[in-house]
Amino acid sequence: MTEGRADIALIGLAVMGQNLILNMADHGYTVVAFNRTVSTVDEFLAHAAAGRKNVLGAHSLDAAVELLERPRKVMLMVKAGRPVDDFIELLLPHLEPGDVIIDGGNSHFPDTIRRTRSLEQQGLLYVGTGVSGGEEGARRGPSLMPGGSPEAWPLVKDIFQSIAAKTPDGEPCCDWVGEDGAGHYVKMTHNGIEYGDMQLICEAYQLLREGLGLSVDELQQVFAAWNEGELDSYLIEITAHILGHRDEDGEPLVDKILDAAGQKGTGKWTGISSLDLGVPVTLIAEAVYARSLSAMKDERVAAAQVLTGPDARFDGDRDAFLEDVRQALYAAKIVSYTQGYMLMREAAREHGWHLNYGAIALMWRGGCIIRSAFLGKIEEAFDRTPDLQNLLLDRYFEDVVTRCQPSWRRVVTQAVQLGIPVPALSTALAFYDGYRSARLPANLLQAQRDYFGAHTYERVDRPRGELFHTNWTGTGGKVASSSYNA
Ligand code: NBP
Repeated sequence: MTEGRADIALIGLAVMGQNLILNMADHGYTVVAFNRTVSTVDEFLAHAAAGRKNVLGAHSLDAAVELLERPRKVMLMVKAGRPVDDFIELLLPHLEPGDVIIDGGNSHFPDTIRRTRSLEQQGLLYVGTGVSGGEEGARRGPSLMPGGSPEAWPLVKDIFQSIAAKTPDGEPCCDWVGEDGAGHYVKMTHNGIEYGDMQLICEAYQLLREGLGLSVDELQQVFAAWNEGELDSYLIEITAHILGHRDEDGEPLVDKILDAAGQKGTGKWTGISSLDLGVPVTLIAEAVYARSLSAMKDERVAAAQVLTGPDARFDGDRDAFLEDVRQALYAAKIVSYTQGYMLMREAAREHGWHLNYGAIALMWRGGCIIRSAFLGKIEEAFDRTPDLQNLLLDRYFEDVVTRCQPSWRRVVTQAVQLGIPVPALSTALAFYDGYRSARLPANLLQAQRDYFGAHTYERVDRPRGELFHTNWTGTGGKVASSSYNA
């Protein structure tokens, strides 16, 4: 083996790792392949990578590292969690200052912050990158969201941007996201938004199925038509395909799938982070809860025998309702992305990241699950106003929400009357109405907190920061609480 031949080593030859290697090889890079179970290396070289001179196999970490040019770049594509730490430990004796370790798995961002700091202290560089797009994305062009040690970016930029998906204008869906855990944070937010987009589509489907009584074939046509307009996106497109898919007996397969949703945790992480940071990311949280409620299948079936509701059939103007649902979906989607961007902005403030919000929209524009024409509009909004405080305040989104608002309100009202649950559509509207309210009932809430816990309050007729406490009952004291939190 000749030393210094390969551009990068990739460890972890499951579905993502193998496809990323083939993608890198297609773009002219020489890649060393390694896996914990070493026999997988030989299988990969004998089959998927057969005949490719620029894919080299290694039977040990030592051998893999020896094949790399300096500074060495080693990418891990293994199960998130402990396996990443284990491989980092195993790699350290073989690396030297200036070398780069890249983690492309779905790692939780606090782990990436910790690993970046630890490796930088040892003179190495670390990249935690979000990779989205599944198997097909990895093979043909994923969305890549790298963060970590900024000095590592020039070293990996060419490989990353070559293998990444491209926007319709030919721009790579990959750019530097920010320091330490920023890349994995943005990937986590992407996944949360994916939960929200999926839930919104499911609510539209349920309204049209139960409310309008559309057949699966009619629904397929509706979603295919929606995909031609402003809702044009991968998730709407696959929804149309799914609705058109028949089981072996010729019946729509979708009707035979159990209505109990699974989840792997990234939506939950987004919700937890939003609670930690105090950002109202209500739509994603509702989407996570909607999956939890769906998973209580047996309980729901039993409750359906006991608990009653209205007749779910809509008897108004059907075409108008169909268009209302489309517009409600678009408006709520805007709120979901608004909330996701609010979250990233607060996380950046908390962690000292310098995020490029327009570039994030560009990275999501292609290759990933939430790719859509709509993301081009977000990118344009940040081009217009790089320090845009809130997406809803951009003139394009403000116009759309204003236009869609009557439909959105009709749909939520109608859903409530029909007894069809629309947690994401309705929480988005509640957020919109809250966000545009100069005055909310938190004055009363503050009074309640002060009443029972002496938590103090500020006054509208005095400067911010000046705190007051009232002896509401006449029996309490004048002392305010500084430790009891409610
Ligand atoms: P998996 O998540 O199934 O991981 C399989 C790889 O992890 C194999 O190389 C396996 O080695 C290795 N591994 C395991 Br499992 N436990 C290990 C341990 N204790 N120590 C060392 N290695 C261990 O593969 P994947 O679906 O290709 O995903 C890879 C990463 O990319 C994950 O973090 C995943 O969340 C993320 N991701 C996946 C997708 C997707 O669509 N699948 C999309 C985006 C991101 P072995 O062969 O020896 O068991």
